[in-house]
Amino acid sequence: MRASALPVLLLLATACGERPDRATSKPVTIGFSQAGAESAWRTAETRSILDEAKSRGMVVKFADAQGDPEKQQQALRSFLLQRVDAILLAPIVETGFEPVLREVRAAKIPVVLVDRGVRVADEGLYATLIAADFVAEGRAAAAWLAQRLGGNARIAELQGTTGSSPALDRARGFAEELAKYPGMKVVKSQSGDFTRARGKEVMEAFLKAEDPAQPFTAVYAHNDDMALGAIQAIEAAGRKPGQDLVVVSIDGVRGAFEAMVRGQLDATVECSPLLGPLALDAVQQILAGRPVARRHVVPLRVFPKEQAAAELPNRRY
Ligand code: GZL
Repeated sequence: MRASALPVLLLLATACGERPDRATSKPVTIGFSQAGAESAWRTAETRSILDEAKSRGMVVKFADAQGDPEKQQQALRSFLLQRVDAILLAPIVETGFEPVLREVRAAKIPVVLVDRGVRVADEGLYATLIAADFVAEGRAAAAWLAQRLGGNARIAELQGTTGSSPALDRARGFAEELAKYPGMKVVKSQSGDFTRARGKEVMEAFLKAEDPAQPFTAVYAHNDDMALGAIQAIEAAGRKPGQDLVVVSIDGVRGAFEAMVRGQLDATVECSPLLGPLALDAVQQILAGRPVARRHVVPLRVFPKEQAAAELPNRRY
């Protein structure tokens, strides 16, 4: 088949063949390098992957990097020395992983990226990326806000972890969509590191420095945890979230739906963390020597607060 005949979207990773030294009776052993436990989303992702691995009789060596990229790189080297069969990596930031991923590839251990990407010159350093389209999520948040506020807003933006693919791309998607609306401006933007505590602190500082003649009319938070922290700060400043300021965020965690039912949060863009089945399907495909798609895009859904009460019983994270 001519290369050009290959459907572009199905550019298949050259799966690592069955490693001859892996006895079939031994359970599959996976090294899972998790970014941290910074948000409800993150802990839901960890739970999904660990529960699914257990249900499939897989052994997981779990390493929580607690937000430290150096620790993640050390974890990958440790998995290498332990000769795991495959690695799941949720990279804290996009850069700095090339050297260790080269060492892992040299050892013929396949790597599946979950929920965040890495910036590498050689895309062959990982088998597949299972993550949302963060640019699309940013666009969706901006489009919803523009429609809700009639194309006019003074926006405070709470960004995710600096250098992480969701923070970079959610900022980019939001800005690109906002460019269609001259009346919408991001007047303050700062990282809240995806945590509720930092989201509250940053919003407190924004409100303290706010020009009373030109108050914020909206908050865009790159995740629900920071939005919930910002909502606490807004209330502490005597303002009404969901009324004086429209608040939109991303993730779709249960706490966001509860805040929408209370009228404090206006909308959330769902980004599911329930990646266990997808990630472990990919691992099993690769270990069986079968090809996997280079990219699996986790779909988004926008939930405005009007839908929150009906949707809340359906939430699984
Ligand atoms: C998105 C994920 C982000 C979530 C945050 O895939 O990387 O990290 O949006 C989490 O809640 O901390």
